[in-house]
Parts: sequence; structure tokens; C-alpha cells
Amino acid sequence: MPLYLGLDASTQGLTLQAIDVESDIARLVFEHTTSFDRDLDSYGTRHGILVSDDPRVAVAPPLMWADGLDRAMAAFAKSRFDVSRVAAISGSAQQHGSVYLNGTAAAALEALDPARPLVDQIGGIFARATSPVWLDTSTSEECREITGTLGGATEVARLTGSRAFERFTAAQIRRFFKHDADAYRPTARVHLVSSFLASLLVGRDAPLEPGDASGTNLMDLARGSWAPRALAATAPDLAAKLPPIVPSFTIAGALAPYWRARYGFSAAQVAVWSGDNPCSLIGTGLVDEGRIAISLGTSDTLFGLMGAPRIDMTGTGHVFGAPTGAFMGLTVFSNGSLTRERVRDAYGLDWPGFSAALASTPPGNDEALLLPWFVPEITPNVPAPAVRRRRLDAADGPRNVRAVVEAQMMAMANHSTWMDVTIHTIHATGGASANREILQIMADVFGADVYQFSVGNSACLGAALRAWHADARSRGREIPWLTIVRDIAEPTAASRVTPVPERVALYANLRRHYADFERDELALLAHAE
Ligand code: XUL
Repeated sequence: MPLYLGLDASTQGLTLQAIDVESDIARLVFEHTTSFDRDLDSYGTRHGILVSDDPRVAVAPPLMWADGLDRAMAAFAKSRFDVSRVAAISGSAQQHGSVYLNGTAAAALEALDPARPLVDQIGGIFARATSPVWLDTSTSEECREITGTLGGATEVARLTGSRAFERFTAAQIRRFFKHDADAYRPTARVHLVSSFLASLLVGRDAPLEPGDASGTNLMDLARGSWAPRALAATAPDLAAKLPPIVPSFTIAGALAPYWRARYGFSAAQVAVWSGDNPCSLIGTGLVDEGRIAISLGTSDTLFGLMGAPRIDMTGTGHVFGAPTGAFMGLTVFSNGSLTRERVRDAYGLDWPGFSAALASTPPGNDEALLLPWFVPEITPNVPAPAVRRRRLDAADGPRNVRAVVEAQMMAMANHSTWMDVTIHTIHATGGASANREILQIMADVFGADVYQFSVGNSACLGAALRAWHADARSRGREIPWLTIVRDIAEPTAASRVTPVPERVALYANLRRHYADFERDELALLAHAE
């Protein structure tokens, strides 16, 4: 039976998962993670990032990612599995980060010597020793410049799927060009983390696909190709430096001789890598429209597949390409777990006490409303903390507990209508998804079935599943995505929380009040600036 590998180069580490596929059912059989800080400490990162004097700057050494990849492959080769059974490999990577290669890179990648570790051979291929990553916020000026050239934020979003964001690659490339033109000019290739690591596997330049390329502000979202206007607004001669964009199921090549001779792999097919968010879409089973995931973590994130490239005109949501060839919407809310914890702590509660407060208060909270902006909020854009209450006494613990959860759910529901998706099913993940009371409010506010879904590394799993899909397709067999994700990326029926019809009607009304309250307060905040 064939094995498929998924690799995930996240901010803090590199994970490899292997799945075994038998009769079209995939099973996870192996997982290994290399932590950058712990296992590759000679690179000196903290949480995968090099410490910088400027808090807005976040960069990482690309050589460290290559080292992580080599170690992951070595770890799998040492496992009980026969590595020659690996039929195909794909990967997932943190989005937006960029890797700058010089003119020697192509020859160096082709001539990798299996007798020596990878990192000993590629130290000289970089036009820039460090890579800016998604946590970098140093490019506000470049965002303004790009936005101005392209005719405004709405126009950038309409063209590329997102307005110009500091972490997106265009602003990062522009900053490099402006601050170090002498290093930018001879740069032969600007890769994303995903296409850089795929290039190492195939021993030559690997292409990008629309999922990760849409995190650059440089891709024409509807066409899935580089947007000449956006390239021109970013830096000179950029078209020649970027890899081509190909469909997500494309085989970039066979595993290079380095990996075969060094670790015993066969000439496995390497499918193009994608970003972690598009890979997570597959790894959480969101392969048809109407099913979304809500991750209740440090920040709360809502994402799901969209059949068409619809855009959030308010400028907070993102649209990326989906590995299925469709699109995905993603919206991030920064007042997530820490805000729930803050409210819990403010009233001296523990989690059972928090649940009891939810149970003791009526759905709809008698129209008491809270705007939960305890920290600056991304969606909607609230630059400084601003907690607001309406018909709500700050001293009333139970009502404030209900108000914060209802506010978070109503904000998520209201700020995802731009996706124009009729949501029937929600896969709830992340720490707070263990709380059934919170999930009941989610079900009632969205009017959708909610499933508890504890996923391990969904991006890595998504990459492995993409490898299987691409491999089958290259052999002339188009396996439906619903078959690919069956069981392995689906929640169990027993975890379902169903909406209560009367409450769905109640929240439909309250959501309008919440939207009005939010709009009024945003206007006041804008006025006060
Ligand atoms: C998405 C984003 C992060 C990174 C790292 O826009 O910045 O999710 O992909 O995980």
C-alpha cells in the first residue's frame, strides 16, 4: 500500500506526517516534529523568529527551515516504515514569508551531494540571509504606497483578494527593494516558504499554486496568475523573479537524487506545496461550500470554502485560493481566548463557573450587549482597546460572561456574511471548543450544526491528503475531495450540537442590534481620533 507524506513548515517547527491509504481510506501512521528553538537552537530563534531591536521586524533564517526539512526526512527514514513505499509528498508552510535566492541557487540545487547534509551545501544560495515572516509589521509605509498606486484599498482587495497587509509578501518585497536595492537587483528568485522547501525536494525551482500565491497581494485572484499592475506597484523586474503559478494538484517533479540516495526514498512525486491555511481547509474536511471551521484559540478564526472569489469590501477578511481549485475566506478576530479568560477572571470564576454562568442566563441576555474589544481588534478594525456595554451592568458577572460569548459569536456571524455562504455545518476546533455551552451559543447564533473537532496538525494532514489527491490525479484518477477527507478529516457524529429554532430566530434579530451598536461605537471612535 502506498504511503503519502505531508510536511508542515510552521512558524515554530517542522512536522512530518505519513498517511497510509488502503481502499481509499487514509490513516495517520507517523508524525514527527522538529522544534526550531529546541532542536535547532544554533540558529538562535525564539518561537521560530530571530530577535530584533525593532519590535515590528520579524525574520527567520531560511537555512533553519531547510535544516528542519532534512531532519524530518531523516527521522522518517529511521522509523519502522519502508520509505520506498512513499508514493508522493506535499507540504504546507506558514504563509506570506519570502526567501530570496541568488543566481547560484539553481545549479546548487541540481548538484546536491547525498554524502553531505543539505545545509552544508546551500549556505551560499541566498541573496538575503533572513526571510521576513507573517509576524512582521514593519511595512505600513509600503502598504500605503502600493495601495496608492493601485487606486485604493478596495481596488487592491478586488484584484488580489485582500487589501494591502503589512505581512503580505508584496509590501515585504517592496521594503527589501527600497532598503537594499543592491541585494534586490541580483536576486534571481523570490520564493515563498512553500515553494522554497518544495524546490529543495525536487532539486530545482518549484512553482507556486493559488492558495499560497494569494497571500502575496500580487496575484490576480480571479485569474490565478500574477497581476502585472500589482507587480509594477511593488518592485522593478519582479515578474522575472517570481516562480510561475500552477494548479494546486500539479506535480512539481520527482524527489531529487539527494533524498533518494541519502535516505532510501524512491522517486516519489512531489506535489506543489501550499500555505498552511489552504492546507488546513483540507485537513479539517472543508471541501464543500456550507461547511466552515471556527477555531477558538488565542485569536478566533473563521474559515471556509467559497465556490466563487467573493471579496470582503470592509477590508478585514482574506480570500485565498483553495486546494480544490475553488476559494477560501478567512477572517481573524483578535479578541478570542484571552478575552474569554479575562472576563472569567474579572468575576473570579473558573471554567466550570463560566459554564454555570452561561447556563444561568437566558439566550439573548435580555438584549444586553457587549463590544468585547479588550485588546485592539482586527475584525472590525479597532486600533485600541474599547470595551462597550449596552443594557449591561459591568458588575453582573453571569450576564457579562454570556455577553462576551454572544458578542464573539454574533461578530463572527455578522462579519462572515460577505462570504455569501449558507452555513449549515461548523467544525469547532481550538481550546474553547471543549465547552459545550459555548458551542450551543455558536449553533444558535449561526443556525447551524456544530461539531467538536479536535484536530492535531490539520495543515500537515491537509498536505498529506493533497499529496494523495495529486498523485492519483497524475495517474488519471480524479478522487472526489469528499472521499479524500472521509473519516480522517471529519468530526464524529456524536459530537454534534444542534441549534434550537426559537433561539435561532431570537439571535437573527439580536445580530441586527449588535451590528447597529458596533456601527455606532465605531463611528464614535473614529470621531474621537
Ligand atoms: C494568515 C497568516 C497566518 C500564517 C501563519 O494570513 O498570516 O495564518 O499563515 O500561520
